[in-house]
Amino acid sequence: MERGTLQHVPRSIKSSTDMQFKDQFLQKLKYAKRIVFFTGAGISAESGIATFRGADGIWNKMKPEELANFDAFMKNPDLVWEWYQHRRDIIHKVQPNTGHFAIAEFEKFYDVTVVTQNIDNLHKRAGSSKIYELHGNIERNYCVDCYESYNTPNFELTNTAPRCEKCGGLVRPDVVWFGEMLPQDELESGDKAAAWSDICFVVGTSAVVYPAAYIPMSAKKGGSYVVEINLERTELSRSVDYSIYGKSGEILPQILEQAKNLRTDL
Ligand code: BV8
Ligand code: ZN
Repeated sequence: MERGTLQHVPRSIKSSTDMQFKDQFLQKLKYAKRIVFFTGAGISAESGIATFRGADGIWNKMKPEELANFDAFMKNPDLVWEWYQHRRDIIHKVQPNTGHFAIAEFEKFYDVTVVTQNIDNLHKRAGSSKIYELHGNIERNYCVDCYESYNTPNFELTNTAPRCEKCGGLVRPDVVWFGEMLPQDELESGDKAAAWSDICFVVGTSAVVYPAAYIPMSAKKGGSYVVEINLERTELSRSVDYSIYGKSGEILPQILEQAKNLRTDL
């Protein structure tokens, strides 16, 4: 077992309070004030949205460079637009899962900040109120020339790349592509929240995409107790305080149950 991190592989989860967590974590949970949830594609997997890497990851079928970048879009706008339209169609058919809803409910007991790499809008739909979207949001679009916004639901989505009504420029998804800067205010606010947090949950991310993957390191540097929730070990596992292996949609509601009991004793 890796020194410094206690791993917890829960038995098959039956009831809502079936899992035992280590005391040090429960103590942190009892007295924490500020909690950050740093999330990646894994938290949306149980909603039916494919992740990027790992077994059924969408990047396996294509390279990010092929579609998730500006040059690819300018070279073949309809192909890239169609790929995002396909992902939007999927997102519109699914619901947030128990993991998203548990994070929203944590707000009843803590000062919660969600810092997400996801563009699927599911944290918002689940009711979280303080969200920093590091890689944008697939429901928003803008003109590459005049930056006019074209956001759903009022903007009629088409299968080919739409043109700006104001200037005729190409309309693109408001997501951060490879080689593009992240929205600085979101990144700085997310980084600050992590550095000031008492607990930073790192949920469903392979932690390989930068600069987003610096967020848990800022939390660690700021003295936060970093808890990783994932199906498997990641790049981050060696530097977190606690790894809990399993599905976030099952683990997060159980941690919430524990928090409710601990906080009512306060
Ligand atoms: C930039 C939006 C430079 C589009 C995405 C160091 C510093 C800075 C940059 C770099 C750097 N090193 C390399 C770079 C370049 C690059 C990068 O990081 N490359 C990586 C691949 C090596 N970074 C960039 O290009 C960034 N831009 O830095 O620009 C710059 C600087 C100045 C001026 C100009 C430019 C931009 C990166 C953003 C790219 N956009 N997406 C879209 O979605 O189409 S990235 C994409 O990856 C998604 O946003 C996704 O969220 C993100 C991270 O992936 P994960 O969320 O972690 O998902 P993944 O599938 O990998 O993992 C899922 C995990 O969940 C797994 O661990 C799995 O086990 C787990 N899981 C699955 N099911 C469950 C589960 N866990 C729990 N429960 C379950 N049920
Ligand atoms: Zn325009």
